[in-house]
Amino acid sequence: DRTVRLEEYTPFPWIVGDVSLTFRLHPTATRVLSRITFANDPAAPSGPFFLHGEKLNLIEARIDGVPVSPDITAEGLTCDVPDTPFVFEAEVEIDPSGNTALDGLYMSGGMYCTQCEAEGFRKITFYPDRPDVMAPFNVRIEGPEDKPLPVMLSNGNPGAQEGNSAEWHDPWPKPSYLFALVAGDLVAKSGTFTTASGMPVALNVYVRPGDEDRCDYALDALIRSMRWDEREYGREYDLSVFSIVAVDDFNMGAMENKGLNIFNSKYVLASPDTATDVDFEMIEGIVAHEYFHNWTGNRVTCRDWFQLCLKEGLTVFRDQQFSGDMRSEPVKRIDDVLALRARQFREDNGPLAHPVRPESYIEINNFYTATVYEKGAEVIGMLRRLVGAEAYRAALDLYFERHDGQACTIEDWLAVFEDATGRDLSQFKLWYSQAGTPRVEVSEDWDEEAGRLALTFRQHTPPTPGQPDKAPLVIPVALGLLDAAGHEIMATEVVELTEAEQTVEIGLGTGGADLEAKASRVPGRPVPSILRGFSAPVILQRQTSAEERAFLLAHDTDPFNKWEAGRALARDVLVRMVTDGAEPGQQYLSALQMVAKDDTLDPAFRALALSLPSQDDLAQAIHDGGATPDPTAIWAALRRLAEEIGGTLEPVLSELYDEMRVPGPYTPDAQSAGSRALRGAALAYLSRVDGGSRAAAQFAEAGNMTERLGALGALLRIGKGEEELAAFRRRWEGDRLVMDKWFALQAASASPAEAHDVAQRLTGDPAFDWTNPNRFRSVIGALAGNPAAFHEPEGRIYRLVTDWLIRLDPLNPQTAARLTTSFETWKRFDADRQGMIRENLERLSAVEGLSRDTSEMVGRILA
Ligand code: B3K
Ligand code: ZN
Repeated sequence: DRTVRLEEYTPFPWIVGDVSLTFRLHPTATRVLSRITFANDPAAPSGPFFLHGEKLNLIEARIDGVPVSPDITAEGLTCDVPDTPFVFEAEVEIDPSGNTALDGLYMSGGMYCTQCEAEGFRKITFYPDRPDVMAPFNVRIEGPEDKPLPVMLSNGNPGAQEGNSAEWHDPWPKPSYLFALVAGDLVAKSGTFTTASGMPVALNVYVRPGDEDRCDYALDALIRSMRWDEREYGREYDLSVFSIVAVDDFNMGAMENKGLNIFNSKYVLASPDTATDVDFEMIEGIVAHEYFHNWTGNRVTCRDWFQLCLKEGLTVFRDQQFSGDMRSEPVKRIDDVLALRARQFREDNGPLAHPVRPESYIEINNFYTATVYEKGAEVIGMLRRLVGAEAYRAALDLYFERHDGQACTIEDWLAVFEDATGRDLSQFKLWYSQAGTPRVEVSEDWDEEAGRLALTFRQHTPPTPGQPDKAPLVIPVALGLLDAAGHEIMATEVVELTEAEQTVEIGLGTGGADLEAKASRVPGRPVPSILRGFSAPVILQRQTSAEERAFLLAHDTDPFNKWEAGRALARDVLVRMVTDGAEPGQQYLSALQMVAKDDTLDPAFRALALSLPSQDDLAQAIHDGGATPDPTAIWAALRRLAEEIGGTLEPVLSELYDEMRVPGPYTPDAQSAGSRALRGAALAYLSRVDGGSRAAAQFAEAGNMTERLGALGALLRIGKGEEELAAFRRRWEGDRLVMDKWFALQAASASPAEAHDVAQRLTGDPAFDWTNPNRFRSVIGALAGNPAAFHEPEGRIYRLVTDWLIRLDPLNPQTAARLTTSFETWKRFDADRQGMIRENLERLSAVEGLSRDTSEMVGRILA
């Protein structure tokens, strides 16, 4: 049993003094020489001397200069050591070019690079590879003799750089998961930054020659992030250099290695011609996220991997705040909630549900989840809402002051808030240990005579794997009140739910109620706006009429709830279309038209208001309503509604399409991106009724990737665009990131009837380099993420996805395991589909030698 448990944590019995590493680089036989000082930790219980190490060929080991013969297993090394401080030295040989798992030291396009979080360092050398062991590192890199490498980087500040070698010194004690090394034929786009206390920092974005003209935006985002962290959190950078390196083969988005962030090239490289508005926004957010880890993650790190949300939830929250400041805060909030519902609510409602701080795992890489990251960020947001912005900042100051240089726990984090605010957070702490999305049911009682509105809240969290019973949570509910004419009569107030059932009374100038509206009397019942700004990650259950939703869509002063009202209207309409064959209905269409036309509203907001719930949202909604969702019927209803919107709103949409054209050269700023988003939404609907004429013209004239790809997508969704696809390919064949879009767009827009052919064609394409994670995700991930295609009635895509997972798993377990989550909602569907999925999952789970990563995931999904 390889299960690791939180309750079994024990500290490492030694203190690591410092670490010196020498790398003699060679594509298939790199030598790593280590020299590590160890001294007994008097505060830790004693235990055997065990160093992690996997797939290492030990050449020699020495203790205090004397050769030793340690016991070596597949997981590491044990050996007898003196009671007094000692020096451990080892020389190992590793094979970077054979490392297809992209974990440890590996090669990507001829360049050496590393990925160590969570447990990759043990594939580089023998070491206590755990986050609570922190030490300063000295690194020397020697290039291959026959082929000197122009750039050789590691963490920290540069030391001697001569001939074919480079030395780096990182003075900040760090855990091994933050180690990084990069060497290759790279070029830098450089800049400088001067910290608030006057320290100059050299900034570099390293890319392959030829990509230098696509780095400006990432560099600019980095500078803005550094400034923002100084201003908002008082956090300054702490080394003389900060580098970002773009790598083509990467399992996730990016990695916050100390002073040397390594990125998936998808999240660095951008030019107007090759990247969309969404790409620019992602780059900004991810650059910020990784930079912010320098304090929340690196200077203060995690004691063990159960505490992952300590750095991830907090850093996501910080990058969300940053993006909200750089762009539109309400639009960013809506985007974040959309992502939370799409990924985290989905996870929380299925077999993979786990707490923000999990209590056990088999493979830690399987726990870099939406729950740890995005729900983890929501928990921080609630905490800030409960204590207020000022107390939040004071608590963060205390956190950095108290814990700089330490490996911490959620208990440490909460203690800082308790000490800074005097608040008892014991009930709040349940957010970290209780899985599942709470349902909050609200009922209203309006007493006309007394002028009082009583809102009764009932919270309950459904059972999740291993957690049958749930306790009530602390839920901050932001509330406002509108009068019947649509004026706000009570500005946002936050009430704290702590009980399973709780009533809040709002008085209209009557006194003595829990909350008071500012109007003394209103003719008729006031309308509450509940859970403003999505003040807690819960599912609000409220019986409301379509009239009231339309009223809130028209009048709510809270942009999130305004959008939410429209979204709920659309969802109700679509659910009725799917389950009762109802028609779209005029009410929704006129409400939508009103929002689309309202030019007092931000175009980016209007674009979001025009977007429809996803296929997956609808499947979940239908399932929650006690019915079995039919993916093909959902797909058809969405298409039908889009046609209806295109037809009914044609005059308004066509006006918007012309009006939202952004003149002049492309800039990625939020305002122009918002106009393009609204114009793109209009185009998608209009294409349903104009035969694609506008989209074809836009494709032909487009001066940037956002408009080109938007037009192509609109054409594909109406079954056209064949010539455009071919033209796109001819133009971008040599560009890997753009070709990923070419693949992904086709996979993501395939209809149920086309799915099989599209899948065959894309997977048979000579450009389908499936060993590259980006390309694999662009095809297999995009097919599995398109419910209409994934659930095509004959089950052929289930089979195809499974076949590819079986093929990928032995090469790259992390990416394979990640994609098994495509199946996590399988229990929602009909018996036929469930049967077909089960067959495939069982086939996958029976594969001999299946990775620990994938077998843990399949096991949990099937359980
Ligand atoms: N900390 C890394 C994620 C590492 C994933 C390991 N499987 C990126 C991030 O969250 O910033
Ligand atoms: Zn992170």
